[in-house]
Amino acid sequence: MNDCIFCKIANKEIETKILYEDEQFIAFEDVNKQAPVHFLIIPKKHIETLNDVSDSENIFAQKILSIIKKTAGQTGVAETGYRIVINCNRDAGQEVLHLHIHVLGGRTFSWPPG
Ligand code: DGP
Repeated sequence: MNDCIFCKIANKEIETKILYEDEQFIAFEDVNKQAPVHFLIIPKKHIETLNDVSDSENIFAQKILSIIKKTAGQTGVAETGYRIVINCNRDAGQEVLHLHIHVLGGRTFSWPPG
């Protein structure tokens, strides 16, 4: 997926502020922040949407939760609170077709979401 912007970020072809990285995942600041803290966690492997995560990859969920917890602490929103968003496909407004988890914090969020 040479034209995928998030693959390029994962491969360091595009410079961005990285908050976390391991062999499988990378977390970086969202370019269009919707809150004082807004970053994205992505698998380095190109997976288009949550629908495309195979059952054999269910280790994903556990790992991602652990990264969320770690990075929320690192960015200072663990205690004040934060919101996790995964937009999947058109109705949810997914713009980048490379699975990503939004982590937002540093302000109060309303519910229901818009
Ligand atoms: P979504 O609507 O869930 O697909 O959100 C995609 C997010 O990705 C959006 O909040 C903006 C962010 N984004 C798009 N392109 C770039 C980029 O080149 N760099 C960074 N850091 N974030 C990007």
